[in-house]
Amino acid sequence: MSSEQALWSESEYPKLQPGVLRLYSNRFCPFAKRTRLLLEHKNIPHEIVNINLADKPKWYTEKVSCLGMVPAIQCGDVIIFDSIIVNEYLDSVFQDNRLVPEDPYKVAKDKMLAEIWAKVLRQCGKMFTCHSGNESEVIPDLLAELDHIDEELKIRNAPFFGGDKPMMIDFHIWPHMERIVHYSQLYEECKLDNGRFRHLTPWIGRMMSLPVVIKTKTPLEWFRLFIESVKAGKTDCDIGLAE
Ligand SMILES: N[C@@H](CCC(=O)N[C@@H](CS)C(=O)NCC(=O)O)C(=O)O
Repeated sequence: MSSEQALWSESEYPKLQPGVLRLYSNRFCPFAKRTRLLLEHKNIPHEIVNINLADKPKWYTEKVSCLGMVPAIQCGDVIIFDSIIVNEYLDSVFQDNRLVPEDPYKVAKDKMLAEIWAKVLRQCGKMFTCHSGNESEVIPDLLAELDHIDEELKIRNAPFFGGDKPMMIDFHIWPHMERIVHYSQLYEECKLDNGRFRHLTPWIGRMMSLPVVIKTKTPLEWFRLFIESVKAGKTDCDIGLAE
C-alpha cells in the first residue's frame, strides 16, 4: 500500500511522532492543496496523511476536526483546521519567507479579493456537483466571475496578486484555478481565452512554472478520472497511485 493512499473508516489512527508536523489532506482537495503549497514553498518539514472523505475514519472527526474536513494540521497537542486559518498560523510560526504581507492595507485588500474569489469557488462547487451535461449551464457564470479576478490583477498591475512574487493570496487562489484550467481542457466552452482574460492567463503561466506548483500538480487525466468516479457515486481519491 502506498503511504499516500487515503485512510478510510477501517484505518487505524497513525501514531504521531514527537515533533513531526502532520498535514491531513486529500490528493484531490483544492483547499488542502493551499496548505501543501505553503508547506513546500516555505520548506517546512511535514508528513501527509490522506483522508478518504467519502468514507472517513471515525477518529478523524473525534480527534482531529469535528467538521470532518481537510486540511487540518497536528503537531503534538496543537490541532488546527481550515486552510486559511492553518496557512496564516504556519506563516506566522515559520517566519522565514513570509507570505502574508506586512502592510495592513495589503492584508485587507487580499482579504477582499478572497471574498471575490469565494464567488468563483461557488461556481466551481456547482461544476463539481453537477451531473454530466449540465456543466455548460454553469460555465458562463464561472467565466463571468473570473472576469472580476482578471480585472483585479489588471488593477494590481503586477505579475502576481501578491506583487512581484507569489504571496499567500496567489497560493489561496491557485488550487481552484488549476481545476478551472483542467475544466478549460475538458470543456470547449470553458476555454480561457487570452483575449478575454488578458491578465489572468499570463498569471496562470507564471504560477505553472513555480517549482511548488509543478511538484503538487494534479495531472489532467487523474482529475478527469476522479471527476468520473465522483459522478458515478464511487469517489476514488487514490487515482494515480501505484497499487
Ligand atoms: N473552509 C474549508 C473548506 C475545506 C473543504 O471544503 N474540504 C473538503 C474537501 S475539498 C472536505 O473536507 N469535505 C469533507 C466533508 O465536507 O465532509 C477550508 O478552507 O479548509
